[in-house]
Amino acid sequence: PFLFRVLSHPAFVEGRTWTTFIDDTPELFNLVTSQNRAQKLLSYLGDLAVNGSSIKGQQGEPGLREEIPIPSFVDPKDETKPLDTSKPCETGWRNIIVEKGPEAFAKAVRDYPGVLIMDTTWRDAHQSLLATRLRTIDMANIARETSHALQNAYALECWGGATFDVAMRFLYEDPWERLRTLRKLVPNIPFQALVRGANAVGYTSYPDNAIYEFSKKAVENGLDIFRVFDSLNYIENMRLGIDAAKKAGGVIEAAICYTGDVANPKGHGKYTLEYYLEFAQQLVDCGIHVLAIKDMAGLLKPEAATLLVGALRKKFPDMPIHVHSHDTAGISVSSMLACAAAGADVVDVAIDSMSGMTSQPSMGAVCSALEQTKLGTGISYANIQALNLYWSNVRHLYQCFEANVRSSDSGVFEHEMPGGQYTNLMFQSQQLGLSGQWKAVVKAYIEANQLCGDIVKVTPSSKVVGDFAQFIVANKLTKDEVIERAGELDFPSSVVEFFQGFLGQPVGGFPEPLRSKIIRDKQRIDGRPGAGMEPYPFAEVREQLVEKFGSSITSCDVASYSMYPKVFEEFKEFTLKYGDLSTLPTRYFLAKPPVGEEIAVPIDQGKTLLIKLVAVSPVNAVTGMREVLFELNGEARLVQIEDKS
Ligand code: 3PY
Ligand code: ZN
Repeated sequence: PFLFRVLSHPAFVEGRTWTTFIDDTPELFNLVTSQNRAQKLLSYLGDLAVNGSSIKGQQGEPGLREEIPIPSFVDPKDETKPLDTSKPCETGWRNIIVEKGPEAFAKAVRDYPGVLIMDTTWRDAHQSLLATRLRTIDMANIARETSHALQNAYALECWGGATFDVAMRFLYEDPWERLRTLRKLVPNIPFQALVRGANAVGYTSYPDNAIYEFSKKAVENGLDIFRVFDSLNYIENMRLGIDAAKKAGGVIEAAICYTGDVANPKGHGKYTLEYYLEFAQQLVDCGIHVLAIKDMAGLLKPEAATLLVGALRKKFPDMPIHVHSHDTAGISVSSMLACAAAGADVVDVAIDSMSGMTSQPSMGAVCSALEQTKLGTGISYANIQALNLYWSNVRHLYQCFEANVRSSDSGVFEHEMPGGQYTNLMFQSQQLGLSGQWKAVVKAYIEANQLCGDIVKVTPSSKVVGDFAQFIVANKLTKDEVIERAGELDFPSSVVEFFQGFLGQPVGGFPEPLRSKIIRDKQRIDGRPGAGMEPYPFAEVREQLVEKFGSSITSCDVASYSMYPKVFEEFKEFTLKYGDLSTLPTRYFLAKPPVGEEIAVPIDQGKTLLIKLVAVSPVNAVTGMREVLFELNGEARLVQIEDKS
């Protein structure tokens, strides 16, 4: 067909085939690119039709297409009638950051008479409920509407945490592209990312220059606010993360990770009100713009919230306070109201149909309740309802990633598992054949935490405790046996590395002699882990990547590779084979399209591919291949697919 198009092109027909023919007729080569793209897309859809999805659901089933009926999906435009969708809204809190900088933004937030919300739907809500699998397309499809509906929001949390690696690992998307895409559609509301301090968006420590480069790139690609935390509340790691955000020019929101119960200090020796006030002082001394309380497990009850926020408010009258929680026990709506009453400036919520349980409290509930006080959020109930209809449809699309959790669990006050880990650990335990032993895993998690010295548990320290717990259950050990046999047991590598000091120093130090018995003659780090690391060789790595993947490699790619080398390479190899799938609607990304149904896939500007699956041939006994027949923009196309069954 390409030759035919060349031969029938008017320039060719008219004999204008001089040497600039190629330069003068770029449309032919765009055509080659889009035909390549179409061919790759057909290979992906053909593979899906023959072999099912390779993306694992939360329950671990390999082929989703048989189990998952394609959910009906209502066009969001029908669902969001009250909202203007023609263009993004231009009014919002981001204008202050852009025009006057982070300090002016922080002051304006502090001066606001009501309480502001941050919407976590695009990050923590799906990380906690849907195994982080939300695709960019499903955020982009509601982004303009959101820019209007939530124009008075403090921020949208849309980046960081686990979304960075999951985007590449399971969704075959570039996380940087997500940031750019959403930024274009939402120019007015600040974007926030969760960053794990010296661990950035990874699970371990990295060289300092990798953290600086990552933060710089994040701002260049559209990020405004860094919520920096450290999984052990280790101040040296925090200083590094804070400084990287500062040098990048972002708003620095430094988080205290909350654990224990300040209203019941007897039960939780180390994590007292005094401890948090002292840690907050150290953070404030670093020159931060906003102070956050990050209650990653949902342990903050209303009385404790009143005590903690009240004391911080008194100690730091000019510092905006932002509170984050999870609703695992079902208490977080009431806790957020208590925080607001005690002087918090911002609280985190998720759109109703993506809220509750291990996610954040419901936006509709919190905003409606605050509306009846002097602390209104400036977000209209009608707008929340409009967005909510869209999200209830979207959640339906991702049902294969839902954890098998149906109710609240106040047991969290004892086991203290972070919202994002709770469902994940349940899933991992099932994969390890420990599914009937969830209760045992929970008990072991509590013991593992004690063995680690009662640490703050949040990514990546929560992974250490989770791995330790599974090890205890799988080897049928008691806590005392672990202590007795620590010198000979073959502990998971994350546990050994934690005790070596690769995540930093826990509050109150490591328990001895357990530490020495576990790490034996391995390296021992007693300060900030990144401090002793060689700088990351960005220029050299870039050259290697260009050699392997071609000149399209960008500095963002190198930043991704610096934290996730293997994941990045697999992602690149996948896209070389199947192309960019980011505009393929989710129901066809996850599940085989029904025969005869037309799929519209927008590709380059203004161009759309119309694809129909026509038939799949029986398997060829000699070659093991099947032929999959499609219709592509009305023309028949055949792809050969290996049957992997
Ligand atoms: C993350 O680090 O991904 C978290 O969500 C921690 O709460
Ligand atoms: Zn969270």
